[in-house]
Amino acid sequence: MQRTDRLLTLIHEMGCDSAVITDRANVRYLSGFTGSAGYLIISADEKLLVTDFRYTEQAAEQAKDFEIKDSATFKVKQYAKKFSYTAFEDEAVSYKEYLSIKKNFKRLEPLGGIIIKMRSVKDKDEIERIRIAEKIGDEAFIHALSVMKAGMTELQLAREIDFYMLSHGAERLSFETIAAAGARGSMPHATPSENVLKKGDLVVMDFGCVYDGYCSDMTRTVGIGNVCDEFIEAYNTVLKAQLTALDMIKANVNCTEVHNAAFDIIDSDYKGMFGHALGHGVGLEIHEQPTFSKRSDYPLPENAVITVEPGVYIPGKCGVRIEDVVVATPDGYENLTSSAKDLILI
Ligand SMILES: [Mn+2]
Repeated sequence: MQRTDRLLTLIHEMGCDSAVITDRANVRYLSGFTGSAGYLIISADEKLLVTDFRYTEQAAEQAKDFEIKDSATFKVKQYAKKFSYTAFEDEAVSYKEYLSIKKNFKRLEPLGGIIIKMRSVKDKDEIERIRIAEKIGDEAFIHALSVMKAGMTELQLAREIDFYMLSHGAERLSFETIAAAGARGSMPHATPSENVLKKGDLVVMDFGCVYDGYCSDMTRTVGIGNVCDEFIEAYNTVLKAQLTALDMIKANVNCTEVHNAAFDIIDSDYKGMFGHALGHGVGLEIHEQPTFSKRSDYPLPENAVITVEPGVYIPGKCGVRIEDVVVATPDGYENLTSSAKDLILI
C-alpha cells in the first residue's frame, strides 16, 4: 500500500478526515518532494502539496501523486472548511506554525508518532540508499587509515574524511564528523579541534553521509603507534559488547534487552563510563526510531535500520566507540557496515 494510503487509514482510525504535514522529512517521505518549503494536505479526496514559486516546478516533477498549489494564491482556510478533524504534527511544529495551522483548520488532533513509526520500517529502496551511503563511509574509513599519522590535527583528519565522502557520491554529511584523539576521545560528541594526534593515542572517528536523502553512520577507533594495555583492554571490552549485542539482533527482539546486554558488559568493568544509548534508527534523519536504550521496551521491527554503537569513555585518558548500521531480519540482521573491527594500529 502507498505511504499516503497507510497514513489515511491511521488518521481515519483517529477520527480524522484530513492531515496537514509540515515536517520536512515527513513531507519528503510521503510525497517525494525534497524542497525546503512546502506542506501537505492529505484527505481521501485529494492530496495537495502547497509550496511557493521557487519550488512549484520541482514539486510537480517529484511529487507526481500530489496536486501542486502555489502558496501565494492558494486559500487554505477556504479549502479546509470541508474538513471536520485534521491531524497535525504536534511533535514537529513550532508554536508559530501551530498558530497558523490553528487559524486555518477547524479542529486539530495530534498525530503523535504515527509517521515516525511508519518510517522506522524501511522498504527495499530505502535500505538500498542507506547501504550505498554506508559503503561511502566504509571507503572513507580506508582513506582515513591511509592518511592518518602522528602530527596531524583532528580537524585535518575530519576534513579528509569529509572531503572523501563528498567527492565520492555523498550529497552532504549526515552530521558534523567527530574525530577525537587521546583524552578528548572521552567526550562522546567531541567536535574536531586543533589537538594533534600523538603516538599512543586512541582516535575515535564517527561520521556519515547522505545518499539520495538517506543517512549513514559509523564509528571506528584506531590506535596511533603502540597503545598501552589499558587502552587495548578498553577496546576489547567495547568490541565484546558490540558483538554480544549484534548476536542478539533479529526482528522482534526486545530493544531494551539488546541495550542492557552491551551495557552490562561495559559497566561491570567501567562503572558509569557508558552513558548513552546503544543505538538509534537511521533513515531520512540521522536519529530516528527505533532505539536501543534503557527505555526502548518494545520489539525491534523487521526491516528497521539501526546503529549498534557501544562505547567507553575514560575521563582524562581515552574513548572507544565501535558503530555499525544493521538491518533487522527475521533470523538475524544484515550488517551494512563492512569495515574491520579488530584494533588497527597505524
Ligand atoms: Mn550513531
